[in-house]
Amino acid sequence: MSIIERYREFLPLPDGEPIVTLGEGGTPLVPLPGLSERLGVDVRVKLEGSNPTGSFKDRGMCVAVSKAMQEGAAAVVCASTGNTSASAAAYAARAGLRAAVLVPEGRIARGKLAQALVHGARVVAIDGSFDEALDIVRVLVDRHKIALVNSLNPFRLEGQKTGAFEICDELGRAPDVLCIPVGNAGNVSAYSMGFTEYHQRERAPKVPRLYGFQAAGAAPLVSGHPVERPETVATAIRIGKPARGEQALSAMNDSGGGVAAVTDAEILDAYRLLARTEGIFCEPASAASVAGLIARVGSGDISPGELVVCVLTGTGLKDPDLASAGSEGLIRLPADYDAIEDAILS
Ligand code: AN7
Repeated sequence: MSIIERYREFLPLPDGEPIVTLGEGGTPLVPLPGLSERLGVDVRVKLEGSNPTGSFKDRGMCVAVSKAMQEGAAAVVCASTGNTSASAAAYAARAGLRAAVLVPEGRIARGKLAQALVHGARVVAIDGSFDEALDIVRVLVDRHKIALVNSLNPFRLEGQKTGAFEICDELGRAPDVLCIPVGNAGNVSAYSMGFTEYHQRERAPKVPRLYGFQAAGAAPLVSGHPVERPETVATAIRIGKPARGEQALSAMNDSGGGVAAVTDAEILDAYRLLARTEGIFCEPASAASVAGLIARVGSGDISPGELVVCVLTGTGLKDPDLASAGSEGLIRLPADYDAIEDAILS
């Protein structure tokens, strides 16, 4: 069921107003038996790559673009490391609005760029970082009647909080721990809102400990200061100045969790482990949540038997270049039975 069908009463979308939806939400919560056994905790992953454009952004974009329609915006704009641009482009197309997206040239995964282009957005690649792109679009929306659909837009968080609702509804309780990748820190802020609202509404479930993970080369919330030249294989979270950093940091700390960094090597190890041993193909930024979980269990922050949900924020198909670069090469053969049998059985 989509977030609109299931949770509309908890969203700022009054009856009678237009809704722009692609059926987002209702994503699978999948147990990881192999990793659970190895770590001694009960691990589930929330497959946000199953959303219509392949990432969690769709939950927030549904609400943000519906609001932009209601407010009579002619266009939407965002700065993006990729997924926001893909989602904004799709929802704008659906709404009949123009979309413009600013991305850092050469630093966005190929699938995401293809999505923005195919949905007909005006795509501008700048010789600069995501953080510079965001500074520019903030000025643009001050000067023009264009809606900003980055997670600075509070309606994005309203939509994304439904991820937390789904987890609690499915488990019948809140998990003990939530592990989540952090870039601009919008999503962890949204989950915090969602768990808190759910707790207030249903009383019983508590708010989980929220652990956010940044890539070591792009970890401003861990170091306590902006990172001028963020660098990581997980391009989605290559962000040096998180727009919702302070809010998210208090939410994580207040929950009894916190923020930590994971190296690119740890991210890629988790990415491969998920693909090869659990059958789950997520993008590298998403694997940061599982890399972080492994490290937190190692450090004793997560105890045996606890119920942990890792949010896998986007599908692996977003980044085909990285996926094929890290895999074993193709075996090329003529259409000859014996040679093929040998290659398969050897
Ligand atoms: C797969 O698309 O910032 O902490 O411009 O694509 O809410 O920023 C993407 C972020 C995690 C981090 N996982 O979420 C963008 C963008 C994936 C992402 C994040 C992103 P936030």
